[in-house]
Amino acid sequence: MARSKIGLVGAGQIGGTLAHLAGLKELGDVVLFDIVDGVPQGKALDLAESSPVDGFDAKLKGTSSYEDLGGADVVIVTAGVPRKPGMSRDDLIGVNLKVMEQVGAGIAKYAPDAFVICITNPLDAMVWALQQSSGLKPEKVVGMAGVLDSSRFRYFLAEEFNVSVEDVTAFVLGGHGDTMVPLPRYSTVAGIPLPDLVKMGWTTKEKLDKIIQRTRDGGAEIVGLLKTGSAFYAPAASAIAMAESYLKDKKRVLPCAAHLTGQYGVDGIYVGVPVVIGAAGVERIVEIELDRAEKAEFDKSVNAVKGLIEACKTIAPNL
Ligand code: TXD
Repeated sequence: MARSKIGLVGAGQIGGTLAHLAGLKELGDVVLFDIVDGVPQGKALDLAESSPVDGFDAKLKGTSSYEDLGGADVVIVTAGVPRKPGMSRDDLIGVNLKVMEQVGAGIAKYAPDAFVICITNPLDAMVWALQQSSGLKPEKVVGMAGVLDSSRFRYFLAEEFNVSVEDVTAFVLGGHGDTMVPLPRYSTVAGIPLPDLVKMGWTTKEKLDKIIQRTRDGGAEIVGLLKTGSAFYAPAASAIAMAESYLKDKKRVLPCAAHLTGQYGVDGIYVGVPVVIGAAGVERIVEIELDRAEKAEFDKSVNAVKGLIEACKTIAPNL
């Protein structure tokens, strides 16, 4: 069977890390695309030269031509500009919307059968714009945010409880970052829900609230430390988990920004919800019942996403 082909649009911090992880995991051959000539070619060659040491077989190619994405099975989009300290994700909307229009056209022309994962911020609006501009089926276009937000939540919880990160699961809904909705009653340590762990004296409600706030601010915490860019290791690992589930038809249940058609009372926009990712793309949207407080938080998050999409429509009425 021929190797899969993974197209990476944007060869910056996340793009380079995606290429490295895709190589190490032997997910397929990799094409790194960027508009800055030399960077994708340099990173691809550097990574290819690491393959004999790490023992992986993958062709890595850097390019500034969309044509090279031809026949890609997966395309992961990080093209655009990241945040600088003091900027919100929403400040990026004008610049990155134009980038999504170009990238969407490139994907439509050269990789119309790909499973497309958008990472560019502001995520929930950019994934919508990418689906609109590419015209691909909504179940083949998803946004990466929830896997990262829940991974941050899981890491902080594992630290608090002094247990393995592997045994902590977390459930988050809603938009990326500030308005994400963590659901403690569906987040567990080896199946024990967080409210029970509070009752068992493992932690307190106050500490849990602090962890939730730290998770919401997780992106800003890294931006504040790095000063010249935003997080890239954990975002890349998160998107690779989604790509792997698609390529291997693993049918993992992962929180992703998915196109909703009435689920959770939302129609026609992208919002973070748990989905099943398999060979057909987003194969199922997992809809759980929310209590009143959870629903209120979720609705707030949805309204924030709607506001961003309205802003996109004003800037680019053709979308
Ligand atoms: O959870 C999440 N979704 C995120 C999102 C977590 C962290 C960062 N997130 C966002 O990902 C971030 O706010 C940015 O919008 C993207 C990419 O972050 P990265 O850290 O990789 O940014 P870089 O290093 O600046 O890389 C962006 C690359 C850079 O090399 C540009 O030259 C290129 O994008 N770029 C383009 N490539 C192709 N086509 C066009 N038009 C283009 N414009 C810029």
